Amino acid sequence: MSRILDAINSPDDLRKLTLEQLGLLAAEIRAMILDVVSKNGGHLASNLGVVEITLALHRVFNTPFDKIIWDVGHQTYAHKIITGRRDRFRGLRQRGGILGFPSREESEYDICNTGHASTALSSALGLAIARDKKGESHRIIAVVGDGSLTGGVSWEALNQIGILRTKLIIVLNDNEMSISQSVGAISKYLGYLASGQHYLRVKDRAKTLLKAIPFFGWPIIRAGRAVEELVKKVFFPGLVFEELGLRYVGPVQGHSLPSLLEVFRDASKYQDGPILIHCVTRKGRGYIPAQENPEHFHGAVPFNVDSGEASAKSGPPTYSDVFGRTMVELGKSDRRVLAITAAMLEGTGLTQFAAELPGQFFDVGIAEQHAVNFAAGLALGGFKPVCAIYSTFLQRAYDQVYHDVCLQNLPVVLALDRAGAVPDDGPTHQGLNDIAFLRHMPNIVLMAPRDENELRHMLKAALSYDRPAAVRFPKGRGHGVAMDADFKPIPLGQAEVLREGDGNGDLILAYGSMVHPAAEAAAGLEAEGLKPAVVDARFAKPLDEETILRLAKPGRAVITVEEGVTLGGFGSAVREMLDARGRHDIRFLAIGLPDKPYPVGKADEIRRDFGLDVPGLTARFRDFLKN
Ligand SMILES: Cc1ncc(C[n+]2csc(CCOP(=O)(O)OP(=O)(O)O)c2C)c(N)n1
Repeated sequence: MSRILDAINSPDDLRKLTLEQLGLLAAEIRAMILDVVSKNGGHLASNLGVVEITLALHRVFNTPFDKIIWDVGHQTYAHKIITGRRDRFRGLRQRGGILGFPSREESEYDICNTGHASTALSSALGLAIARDKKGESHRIIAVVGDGSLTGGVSWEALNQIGILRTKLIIVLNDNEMSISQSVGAISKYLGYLASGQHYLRVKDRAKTLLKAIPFFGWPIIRAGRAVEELVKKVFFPGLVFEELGLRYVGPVQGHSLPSLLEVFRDASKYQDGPILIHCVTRKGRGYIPAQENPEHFHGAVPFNVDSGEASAKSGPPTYSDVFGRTMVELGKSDRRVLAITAAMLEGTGLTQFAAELPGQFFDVGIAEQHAVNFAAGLALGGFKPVCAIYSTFLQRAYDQVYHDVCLQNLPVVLALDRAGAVPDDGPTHQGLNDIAFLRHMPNIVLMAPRDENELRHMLKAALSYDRPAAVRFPKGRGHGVAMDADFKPIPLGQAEVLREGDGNGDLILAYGSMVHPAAEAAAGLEAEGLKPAVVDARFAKPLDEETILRLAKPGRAVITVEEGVTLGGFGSAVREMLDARGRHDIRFLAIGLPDKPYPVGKADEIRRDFGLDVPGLTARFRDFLKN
């Protein structure tokens, strides 16, 4: 059967459709998104919730002349499908395929490359001011979710938007969800607006006020609907957005195409500064399992469409699971241990902790800077906070780690999930920089476990050092190693020698996720007569200088291996230490990742590309050790 979608090659084609056809198209797009995401994985619930908003925006506005900026960008599947990428959509998040986030390299309809939250309002304002300065006339629309609106950067932008008062359209996509339920006072306020309660309350207050005006009060009230309109216009100064200098419109039913088309048309003609349209939508709309469990279907792994069950095979526990379970143990045995997440409850593995120890758990919303600063305050107050943040998102909180935690030498533990190569999400989600940007911080301890069992011990150890500590670990399943029931102490800064080698002074020093592959590669070279010592460094800071200096002999080779950028990373630390100790005669090779944006792919593909898999390491070790 022919689909309307097959004739949609650009938004121009949307503009020819009847309203009824537009509704059918929405259903076809939902079916396509469901089909592809069930096979490739991806951000299902957010995308199903934003189909009508996407169609209505592209229908009303003259894209790409008018510019739509999507916050985070994880909800751009419908946008991609109708902007010339329908046929490539099957390759969503696949190697050589299209990205799950906006990409300027992919399309002129994608205005910014994004993946981190809360940036759309700032980018949109910058583009709007640039437009004004150049005397151009296009419209700029920022689409931001209620979760992303909790991010501080959004409010920094609103602060300036309300003063500069240039023409800018903000579409607030309010589904009451971040990945989990949206949290905090801002979300509560949006819920209050969406429910219409504010309107009733203001109406009552207005009646009282009008009654107090002699002669005019009563007749106006008797005028019924007219007065409601008047009240609506005159007595809404209490709305936060209006007071910030934006025109507020809403709440609008975000799945009603007629309502959206009408309100967007009005907005397109609005000349008097910034306007915010509050659309209320349902995450997962149109697919019952996602509607019922939007958190689970936020970032879905491949699943069976009929049952909603994940198709993934079972295997060893993920690092996030081990982290979460260990946190429950640590939290129960010491009530000063607190867990903090920045809107990543499920992703960081803290669901069980939140359920079993609710008094020790905080979800601060998409607010990594605040999370770290808040943790610093808790530590000042005598608690032992553990901030669970993905490596890439900790980049937001660089200054808080430095200024609020490290300079004051506070015992805050940073649990950095998704450190290293991250599958499927593309360049914005790679966890490559944390070693480099944390290494130079005063007082901090940097650790990385070689497997899930060592992660357990490291978490306990990190809490015992009584100073700032970061533990980095990769996305995905562990190695299936045996898990110790008890906690083993890890003396601060002590590496573990896995193999002494033949004592000739060649040394392979691997960090975290690279320890097992490096050890395997080294073992494979024994038959060729190459027997370097192999060490699990465990710490990038402080380094186990004694062990390194003992094993690395003058004139011989030292090879470091890490799953992070080598510039300023673990290898740099070792190199600097050797230099500082006068070991200039060492032959040195740092293996790691380059400082460039990576194409989308599986983590294994990325590792293979950069020679971090066993064959790649074997070849590079052989080369370096032989020459
Ligand atoms: C700085 C940052 N922190 C965390 C995330 C992970 N993340 C991706 S989408 C999302 C929720 C966004 O919620 P909302 O803006 O309401 O969009 P929705 O998915 O509900 O449509 C989060 C927390 C991120 N992308 N960036």
